[in-house]
Amino acid sequence: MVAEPDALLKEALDALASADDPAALEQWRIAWIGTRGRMRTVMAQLRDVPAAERPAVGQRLNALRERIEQAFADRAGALAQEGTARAASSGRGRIASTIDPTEPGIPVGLGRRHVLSRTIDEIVEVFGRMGFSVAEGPEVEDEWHNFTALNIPPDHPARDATDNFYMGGSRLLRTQTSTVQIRTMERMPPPLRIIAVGRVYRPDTHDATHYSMFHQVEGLYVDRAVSMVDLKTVLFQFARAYFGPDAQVRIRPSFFPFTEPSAEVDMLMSIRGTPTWVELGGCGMVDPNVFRAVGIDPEAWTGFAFGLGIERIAMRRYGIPDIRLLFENDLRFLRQF
Ligand code: 2U9
Repeated sequence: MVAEPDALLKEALDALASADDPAALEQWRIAWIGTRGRMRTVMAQLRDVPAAERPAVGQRLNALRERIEQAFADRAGALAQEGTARAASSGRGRIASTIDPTEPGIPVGLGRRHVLSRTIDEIVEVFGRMGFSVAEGPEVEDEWHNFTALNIPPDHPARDATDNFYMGGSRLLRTQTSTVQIRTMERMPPPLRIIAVGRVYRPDTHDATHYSMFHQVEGLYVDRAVSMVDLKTVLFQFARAYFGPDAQVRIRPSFFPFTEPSAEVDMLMSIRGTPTWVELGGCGMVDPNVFRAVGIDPEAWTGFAFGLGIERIAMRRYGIPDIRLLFENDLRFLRQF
């Protein structure tokens, strides 16, 4: 005969009532409703009940099992609540499985923008206020856009295999972002007021001031009767906006194939309290040959262009002594900005 349900229920509930911690509760669960527990044995006995009585006995046993399982769920809930309340008042949880809502959370590690990205954002913002929009172009270029259209002759040393990352055919990684201005002038008629910002590549040996990849910002202003005065004004406004009201700009005669006349750009800034002239790039009036290469009439249009090294700007502004720090991703360095 099958065990007496009422007696079984009483025995199970008495044992459950004395289980007053999670370990005892788990032992009870295994003993009574686990896969090899008492209830499994009792249910298995149903096989031996004569077929005629089986539905009725089955119903009673199912009801018994449901009562016992419900009692377990109630007891587990009550113990968990007790544990949480205890943990809240004592500051530590006695029951491992409960959550202590008073524990301070684990801080979420928030990242931040890289100092170079922030410098680029600020530069774009300053030139944006002067009416320049950002133009974009590919980093893998061809010799036409990187050299020929920029008035760099076929035998010019800037084209040497040792000074470029050639990639087969006439493809190479761009050495200056001027390729973007060439592409923009090929597509759009003047007047134009654009900056090109991005990575450029040169096979330099890495040291404190050289890296085989770095960033440039280049500007191009094409309109009627643009002059060197406009150029110097834009550079001066940039220097003041970026380095502060005491910043000054000086230009010194130089030579680039793509500008005529050409000049180096120095900015006066305060370095650890001492006013210092720092060379940040070059500039000039767009060479008529560059205009001809892109189908713009140099008799009708004039323009100025400039190029600045972004790493150099950031290093000067923040006193960063070595360009390699910008690319090593050492968090002790990056977290300072
Ligand atoms: C077009 C025509 C002319 C851009 C220019 C420089 C001078 C220059 C350097 C700055 C520091 C390169 O990153 S660096 O080493 N750049 O000195 N760049 S004029 O002239 C242009 C650009 C586009 C169509």
